[in-house]
Amino acid sequence: PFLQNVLSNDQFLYGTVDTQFIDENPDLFNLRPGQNRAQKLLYYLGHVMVNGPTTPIPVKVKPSPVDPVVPQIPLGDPLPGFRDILLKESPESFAKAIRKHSGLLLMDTTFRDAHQSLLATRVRTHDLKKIAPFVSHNFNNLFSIENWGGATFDVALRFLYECPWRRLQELRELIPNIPFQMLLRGANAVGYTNYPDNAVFKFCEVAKENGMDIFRVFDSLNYLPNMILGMEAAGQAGGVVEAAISYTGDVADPMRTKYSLDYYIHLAEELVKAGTHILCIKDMAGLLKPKASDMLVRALRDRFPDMPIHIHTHDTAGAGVASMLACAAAGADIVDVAVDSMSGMTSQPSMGAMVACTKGTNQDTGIQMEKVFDYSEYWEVARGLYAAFDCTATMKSGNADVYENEIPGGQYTNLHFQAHSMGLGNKFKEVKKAYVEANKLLGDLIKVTPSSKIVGDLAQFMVHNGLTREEVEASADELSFPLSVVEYLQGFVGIPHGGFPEPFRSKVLKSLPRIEGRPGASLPAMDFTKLEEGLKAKHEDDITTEDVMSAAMYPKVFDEYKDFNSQFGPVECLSTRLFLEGPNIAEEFEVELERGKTLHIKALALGDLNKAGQREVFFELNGQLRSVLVKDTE
Ligand code: 3PY
Ligand code: ZN
Repeated sequence: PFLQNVLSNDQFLYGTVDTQFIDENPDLFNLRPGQNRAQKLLYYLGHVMVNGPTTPIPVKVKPSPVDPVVPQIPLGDPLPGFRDILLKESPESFAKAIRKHSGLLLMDTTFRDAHQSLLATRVRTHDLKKIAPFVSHNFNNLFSIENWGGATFDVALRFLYECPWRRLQELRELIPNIPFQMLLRGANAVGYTNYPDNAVFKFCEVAKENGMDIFRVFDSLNYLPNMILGMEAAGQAGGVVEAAISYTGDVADPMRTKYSLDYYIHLAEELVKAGTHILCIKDMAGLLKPKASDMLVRALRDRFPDMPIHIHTHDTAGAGVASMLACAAAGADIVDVAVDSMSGMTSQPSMGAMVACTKGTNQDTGIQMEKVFDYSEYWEVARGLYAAFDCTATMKSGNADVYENEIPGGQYTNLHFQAHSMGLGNKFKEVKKAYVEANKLLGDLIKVTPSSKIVGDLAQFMVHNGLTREEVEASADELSFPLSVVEYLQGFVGIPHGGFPEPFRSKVLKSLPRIEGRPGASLPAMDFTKLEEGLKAKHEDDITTEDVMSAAMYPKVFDEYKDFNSQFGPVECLSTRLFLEGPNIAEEFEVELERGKTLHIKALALGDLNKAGQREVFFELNGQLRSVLVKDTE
């Protein structure tokens, strides 16, 4: 029901009020129900115009004023793709078709890992949707599009104020023919810590129902019980299970004995035994050099002739294309790439380079270069909208020092940003050095979310306190370590290959409890009914199963997202520039709330600061004058 409130009160809107007005008209300040979506969006725009972006901005760079142009697509339905096989048949026959395919297959990470690595995961559904039909029509022979999971779930809710589930639903509608792939952090699902088993199972079930096809499942310690839990959850949901072995070290270096070829082959055997449909090597830091690629993939190919092999890497050092070519030559079926303008450095190797380098060979991808150019052009311009989050603001090149520090792509970018924002030129070098030492302290771990964060936290702790590895070791029983480090040593994340480091662990933990075995096994099941009832009591809108799963993953972030939306409306409908900084005065623009429902808005003027520290912002909305009163917090 539409209720009167201050924002529809003439006396208030024209500013002819004093503070008594609030006491005399308490009803008008009950802002929650009744505000329509258009008015809420005007309030949002006014808020951004007065106070700046609502999402934290790492560098003060304005979004590019140029919107990307979507290349033309042919009329009619897109050509069939691998998803058509999946829909008609089972994950098993899908895997067989992949294995039988001649030529190299590509997974495109542009919609997930590429922007997670380069743009702080900030790419919005708005910009993904625009290019989605073009991808569907021109890249129907992709193995898959990675567009979900990893950090995208968290960031969508926390910083973009949009629903990750709706992103999945909308993209699914626009791309019916290409399989969608997500990154599932095993027992950590899309979070940073182990969830109760039933939460992981339910999460996969709902993801599958919303259109997810392939689940890349990993565990940050390659801890088999955690991986198997994730694989079972994905499999039971009816998804394609892609078990991913996280790669570290260098199998071609005889000095690196902890993560040897035998270690990886043994793990692969266990994953094949556990029923994976596809086997993945997940080289999250980009450490897999061409020689190691050849050794590892050849060994896996020989051992598992019928198993599709999928390789993921990052181009941090600059050797990504060389390594992926070596993997393809050694018998990998699928490698990961990002479109050219979203590739390189801490992102994936370039799609265009892989397509060009395999053209006319046995590994020909069948993808047309002209289409790659068009696709890349879109992202080159779209990327400008995210200039405030772009790692190239401070990072100018790849760096082969990753072979030393083994920092995963996304984290490499984050740590670089953080070090630079401290304003000290050589801070990053110090952090990277400390990262190496922290890794040694913890017993040489596989480093990927969340174990990478644990190593990173310890590294930052060492830098802040000016401590060396020897000093940390010597006084481990006196230092107050970051919580993530303590919890890791307690066993909350799982058990690392080779066990926990002693006597370091005992010195840190003293009498703190330790978890034996798989952490999720001792967590009580999540009560979804109770969770749903709680959400219904807190939030005025309908609560869907998807909402319940968002809250299961991130309870506090979900509440904040709902509160934000009830105050500011569906901000995901705004273009990225408007979302980040609002319109210029006199700018006219359209906002499509839903198909067939478009708002025509013109920004008219920004009022002076009033006695209450507010500014009135004037708009024309579908030809009518509207205004909103915004507290100026600057
Ligand atoms: C994630 O967990 O988000 C990753 O991308 C790990 O590589
Ligand atoms: Zn990655």
